[in-house]
Amino acid sequence: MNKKSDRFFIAIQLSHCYRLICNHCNVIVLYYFCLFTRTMGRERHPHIGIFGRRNNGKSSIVNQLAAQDIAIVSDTAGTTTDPVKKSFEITGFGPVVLIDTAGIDDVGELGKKRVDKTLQAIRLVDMAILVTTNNELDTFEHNLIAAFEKQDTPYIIVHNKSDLCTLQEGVLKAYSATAAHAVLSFSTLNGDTEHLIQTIKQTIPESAYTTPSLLGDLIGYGDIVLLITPIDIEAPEGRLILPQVQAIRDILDNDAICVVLKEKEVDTFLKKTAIKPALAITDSQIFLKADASIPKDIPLTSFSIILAHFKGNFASYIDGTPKIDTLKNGDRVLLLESCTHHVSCDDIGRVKIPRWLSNYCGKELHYDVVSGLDKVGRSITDYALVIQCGGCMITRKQLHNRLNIAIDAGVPVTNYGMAIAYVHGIYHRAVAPFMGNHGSDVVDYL
Ligand SMILES: Nc1nc2c(ncn2[C@@H]2O[C@H](COP(=O)(O)OP(=O)(O)OP(=O)(O)O)[C@@H](O)[C@H]2O)c(=O)[nH]1
Ligand SMILES: [Mg+2]
Repeated sequence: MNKKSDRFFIAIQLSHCYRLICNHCNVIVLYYFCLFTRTMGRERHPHIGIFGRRNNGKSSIVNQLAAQDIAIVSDTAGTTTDPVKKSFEITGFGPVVLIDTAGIDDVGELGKKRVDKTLQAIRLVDMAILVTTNNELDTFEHNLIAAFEKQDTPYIIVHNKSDLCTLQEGVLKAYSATAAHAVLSFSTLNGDTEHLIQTIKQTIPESAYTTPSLLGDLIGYGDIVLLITPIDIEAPEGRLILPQVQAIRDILDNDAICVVLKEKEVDTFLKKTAIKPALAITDSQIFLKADASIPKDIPLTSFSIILAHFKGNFASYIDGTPKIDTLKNGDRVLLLESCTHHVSCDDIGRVKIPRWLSNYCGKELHYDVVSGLDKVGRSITDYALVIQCGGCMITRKQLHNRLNIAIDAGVPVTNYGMAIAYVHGIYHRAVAPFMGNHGSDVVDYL
């Protein structure tokens, strides 16, 4: 892609853009010369889960790490009933989301439901802390460890209340034999919190707190990137949606120029300015209009596909998207949405994608939409295709854990933007900017 390092050239472009603002007030031009420290949304902060039996001191450890009383602590077993998310900064580590959970040994009808929720929470975390006391290493601990390992979740074991009962050498060896990354003897009354923080730091995967660039491998210094954002009934009042904001920030972080405009202004912008953007990114819902307006020699993709590449399982999406052609009458399609947004009458997941997909296939298909991180009601093998949204509201780990259930079961997966591009006949163009690493794969499908 076009990489211009000449600041003089940039300055000319800039003055051109400023003229544009005056001439055309619908266009916002943003330029940014310096590198800023990236800020991360809560969804991108590392998620750490605290698990273990009731009354082991899980919530006390949350408070210890937060250096403040943010979780309820009591000597009544079963104080924490649902997984509770706490966002805070661990001194010497940075911002985290800590998920405090109900005890894994809870009993009764309600207790079983709580245990279920606790086990589900493992899918949400980048790292787990297993809290034990009294040298216990039994079925509860083994089941938790098995669940961590199944989800590929790194974990440490904290033997809490060591002020009351010291960790025995034999038990320490047995804990260590479980291949846990570290076993700590700890007490919230007099424990070495700094050592605990250091252990967390060493255990949590780097990918949980580093922020790779959304567009870094696509754009460079001084590139002009066009963002096409419809302001329609689905647009939130008075603001842009998260993927658009993230794209703007990423373009600025890459010292590139960001032009934000609505689809109606694209033709005017290109005609009036004669600027040839290095990349155009559109909302997937207006792919056809963008495809018609943006000259073919300008790479065009969508916000959803950028997120699919950044956060999703892009290789699996590339494999799965063409399976749209194999859908049959009566097949069931699952749409996974990461957020619980207000549903409009022309909702993308509930109305538009089903309409476009059914029209394209000419088949009678059944659709289920599951929002947030809710459990999928049916067996995943009931589905012929899973379509995942960009996932801007969840972490990469959460998205992968969710999607892996389908991938492991051999159910094809795709992404909102890629499915939309496919059924509109512009798939090849839409994924082309990312095909450097997946090159030959896509051609076979088209
Ligand atoms: N002696 C001692 N008491 C502790 C320690 N950590 C926690 N406690 C006490 O243990 C009791 C339970 O602590 P919590 O933090 O509520 O335990 P929990 O695991 O969150 O319990 P549930 O929410 O019921 O599952 C409280 O009375 C705490 O004050 C410790 O290291 N030493
Ligand atoms: Mg608790």
